[in-house]
Amino acid sequence: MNPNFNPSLKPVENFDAYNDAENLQNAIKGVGTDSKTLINILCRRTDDQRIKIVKAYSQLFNKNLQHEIISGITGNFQNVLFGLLTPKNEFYANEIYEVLSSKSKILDLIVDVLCLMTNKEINDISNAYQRLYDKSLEQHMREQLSGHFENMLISLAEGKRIENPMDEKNAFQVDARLLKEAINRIFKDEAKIVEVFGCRSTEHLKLMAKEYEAIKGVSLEDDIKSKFHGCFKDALLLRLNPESQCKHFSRRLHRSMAGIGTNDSTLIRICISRCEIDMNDIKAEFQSKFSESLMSFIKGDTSGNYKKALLALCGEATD
Ligand SMILES: [Ca+2]
Repeated sequence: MNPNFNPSLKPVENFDAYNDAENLQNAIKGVGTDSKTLINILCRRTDDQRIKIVKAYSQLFNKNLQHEIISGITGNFQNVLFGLLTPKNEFYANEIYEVLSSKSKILDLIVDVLCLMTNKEINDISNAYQRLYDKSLEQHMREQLSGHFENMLISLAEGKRIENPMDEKNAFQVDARLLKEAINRIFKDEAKIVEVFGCRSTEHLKLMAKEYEAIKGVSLEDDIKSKFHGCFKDALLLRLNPESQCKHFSRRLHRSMAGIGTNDSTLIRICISRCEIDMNDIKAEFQSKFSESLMSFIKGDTSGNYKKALLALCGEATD
């Protein structure tokens, strides 16, 4: 856990996996399901604790907890609990597979995963991908995606990013000059841009950005904001400033709910994936940017047990 960030979900004290497993069994065994108990246990335990509950349940009842719970509920409430009971690497592998298999191929999720995770984390997701879909993540991306930006995502998926600063002392100066050329041409040299942003370490990119500003007189961040758009822009900014993630996710959450309808899969994914990392910081960013709380947005766009489950993940106290 990064001490600089404030999660909405923390390990519960006096945790007893067997006790939780028994209470879950009582909640699902009768006629109907005691949803309140499902929420109070599954949405208020960390991933590590849920894994222990699944194990305890299997020892006590010789059954698969995910299967037992999912069969008694429906809709988005089911999607939330299914996500919570799926090991993290498989959760991301499933979500990425859906994007790559869809017609629209909206790449937001893939940008979030590949730009913010370490090579090791990406590698673990790739292994899960291979196991679940009998195909490597990289291979599936190559089959389904084309273009310079997409190539940048593929090189991140290959774990080619250098995580230590580069050996050559002046490499960032060379990159800054090349990038200045590449970005400011009438037809941007996207191949060069994605090579730099797909393979260099964060430290290198930061040194390069300073140099860029010194020689261009405009910050690299401002140039990216004015010259790129959509997922490409998001990806470049996240690689340049991974610490801006809270702002980034607050915008994603806002977009998932603002206006008519709700992008439930984005909403669920961000709540599940950020609650143990930085959800309280995201909530603060959301409030300051949109002058309304994330919780009130969630209340407006969701209902019933689905709503209660998301609010619990985002830190609302037990009712
Ligand atoms: Ca809405």
